[in-house]
Amino acid sequence: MTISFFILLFMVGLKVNFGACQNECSELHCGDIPIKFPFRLKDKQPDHCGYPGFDLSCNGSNNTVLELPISVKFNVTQINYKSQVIQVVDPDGCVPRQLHKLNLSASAFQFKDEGLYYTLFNCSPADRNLYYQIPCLSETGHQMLAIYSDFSIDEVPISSCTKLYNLPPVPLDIFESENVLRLEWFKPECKHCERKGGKCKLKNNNDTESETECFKVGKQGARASTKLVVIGKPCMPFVLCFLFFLFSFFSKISFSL
Ligand SMILES: *[C@@H]1O[C@H](CO)[C@@H](O)[C@H](O)[C@H]1NC(C)=O
Ligand SMILES: *[C@@H]1O[C@H](CO)[C@@H](O)[C@H](O)[C@H]1NC(C)=O
Ligand SMILES: *[C@@H]1O[C@H](CO)[C@@H](O)[C@H](O)[C@H]1NC(C)=O
Ligand SMILES: *[C@@H]1O[C@H](CO)[C@@H](O)[C@H](O)[C@H]1NC(C)=O
Ligand SMILES: CC(=O)N[C@H]1CO[C@H](CO)[C@@H](O)[C@@H]1O
Repeated sequence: MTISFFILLFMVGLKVNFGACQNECSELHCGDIPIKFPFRLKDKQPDHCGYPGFDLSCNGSNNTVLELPISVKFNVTQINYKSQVIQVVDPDGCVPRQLHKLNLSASAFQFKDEGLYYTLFNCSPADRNLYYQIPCLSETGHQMLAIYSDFSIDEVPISSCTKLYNLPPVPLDIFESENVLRLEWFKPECKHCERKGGKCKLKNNNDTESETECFKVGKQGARASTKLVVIGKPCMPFVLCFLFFLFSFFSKISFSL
């Protein structure tokens, strides 16, 4: 009688707590990009698994996509959690195409390298290898050039150029390299935690306050004590119920003997 009561209690406890016991914020992968706090996969993990502004999605063919305000999308090629740098490329392989829309001050990120002001010109034809040509924006007969904004167009020895627009301050290597953009973030500050081998998470599951805390993870897999800490709060009723069940089961046996 008593035993079956506790078995029932145990089953109920199991049912109620099973979902909560799986760590819903544990590290995921999209392709070969590890995704953990402050990032989260927005279609697979609840809000509190990530920090506001660090939502990623994992598209059909394992492409990790970062969406920045306002509707600028990049494919993520690398995330370095220890130095807090994320490396992205343009989905169509042309970062300069997105630059005039990009407003990082509304995002959680900034350029890793110092920015300089450039103006975009459409020149026809550009006879010399002047300044920074942007092949991916150029069409036949027209050459797209990014020219350091401190130069006035009169000083630029090219004819038939049309000024298009000023770019926000961007790092030089956008024009020199292969469309790779390196962004860094300062908040939340988890790199010290990462370097110590810990993991970061939001302090409470309440995203009105975005404080983070560092917690230790076991070195070799999940040691029992670590696991209890990780799953601790939501699983506590389950664990207690289980222990109580075991205790009463064995005391029952010893009584009947
Ligand atoms: C995406 O990655 C997962 C795990 O690595 C793999 O099982 C799956 O086949 C991949 N999907 C595609 C479309 O490449
Ligand atoms: C970026 O991801 C999209 C899918 O979200 C994919 O179609 C595209 O080919 C990717 N581009 C690059 C350069 O990886
Ligand atoms: C960028 O976003 C910030 C904050 O949303 C806004 O104040 C600023 O005017 C924007 N800058 C541009 C150039 O749109
Ligand atoms: C989150 O915090 C706010 C203010 O501190 C409080 O009003 C709200 O009830 C909290 N929500 C949860 C789910 O704890
Ligand atoms: C760039 C791209 O294809 N982004 C898509 C990734 O998938 C989400 C939904 O999972 C879409 O909303 C994006 O448009």
